[in-house]
Amino acid sequence: MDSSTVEKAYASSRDRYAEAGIDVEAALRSLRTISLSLPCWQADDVRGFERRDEPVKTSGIQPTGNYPGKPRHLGELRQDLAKAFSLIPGSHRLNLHAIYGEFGGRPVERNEIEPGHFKSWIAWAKQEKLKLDFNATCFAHPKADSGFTLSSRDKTVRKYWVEHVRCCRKIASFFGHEQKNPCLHNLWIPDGSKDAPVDRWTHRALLKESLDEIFKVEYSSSTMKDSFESKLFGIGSESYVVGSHEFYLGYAAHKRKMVCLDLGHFHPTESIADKISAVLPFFDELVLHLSRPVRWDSDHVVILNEELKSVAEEIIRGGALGRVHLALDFFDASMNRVGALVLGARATLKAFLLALLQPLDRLMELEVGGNHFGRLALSEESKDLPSGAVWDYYCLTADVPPANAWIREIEAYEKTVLSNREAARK
Ligand code: RNT
Ligand code: ZN
Repeated sequence: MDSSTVEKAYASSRDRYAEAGIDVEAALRSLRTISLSLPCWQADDVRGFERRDEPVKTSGIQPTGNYPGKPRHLGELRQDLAKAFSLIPGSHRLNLHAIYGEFGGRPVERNEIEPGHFKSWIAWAKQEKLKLDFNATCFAHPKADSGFTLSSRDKTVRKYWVEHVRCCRKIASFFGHEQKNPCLHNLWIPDGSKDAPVDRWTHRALLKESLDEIFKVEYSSSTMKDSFESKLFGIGSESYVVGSHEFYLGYAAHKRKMVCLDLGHFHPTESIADKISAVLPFFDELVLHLSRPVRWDSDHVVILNEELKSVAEEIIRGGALGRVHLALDFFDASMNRVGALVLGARATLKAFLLALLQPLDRLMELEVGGNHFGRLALSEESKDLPSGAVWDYYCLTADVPPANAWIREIEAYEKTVLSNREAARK
């Protein structure tokens, strides 16, 4: 599609929206402020760059698939990420895990990682005009094989993970300082058990103790901010998860930290969108892990589905864009990984665009006036407004391919870059 076609379609859709009382340009201004944190781990199936000889259990993280073209080293990972970012409109963030440091091919213990191992990420992020977020990696490690980390009954195991998380918060604060923008540090641990435990109490008490130990070190919120990610169940923790939603909600409220709600970490009938207005009256900010659970916490690539649209609506309707940190969380090894990243990010931005293009004032009037039919009818009718033309125009102004032109770019990248990696591997 050439640019004049996009512009023409945009002009007529803008008029159509204006008739419905919607200011498209104001919507685009808001959309431009949205920054998504993209999961570096989608690019390589949560593998990272640690060198470890012994095989380890994945502890709750289970990528499936074996699509060719996976990056073989840091340089290729960055090449893939840069490609992905070049096809996503707007300015965004990269979410790193602790296993993605530059370890020089040598084994480095997780309780010994330092800002120095991540210096080159800072330089790269600056060059790419990205901000960084960070995560402790408390899984895929022999000391997580028992199924417990920060809440282990074994004191040496607990100590190891306390030290690891301390290292990670220090690295996050270093990132924040360097990028002059707070780095989010999110903590998810796999702790739990497959079968029902007799004692649910001790591990939770131990987790609290470990966290208290970790948070003896304080950082300014201008450099880093902490969040805790709960879960209902996982592989190997079907019957009991130590860091449940209630546990972290309580802990975060008590410590003035954030919770992270992952779309795949609740009962499938629960709406995460509904939780936003329930949590935010008590917290300044909130982190969301935008994921797509298919029947369970399967971490499928995010698409523009009803749940994603509802999440975006809730945030926009509550005027909460500035208080909700949007991180994508998925890993699918069964398809072109770079394409998957772009697809998830574009779907998320589209969900926000749709939410911004709703006739919110009119819908509110109808609701307050008790006109339930009018509210439902207008909300149905607004689904037909020509948002696609607005999206294409937005991409054009952000200098990324509109409509489906980006798919061809991914295909070309696969042919010229990813498939050569396979040839070189053989
Ligand atoms: C696991 C959590 C966690 C991870 C990433 C890799 O269930 O969702 O956020 O997906 O940290
Ligand atoms: Zn998550």
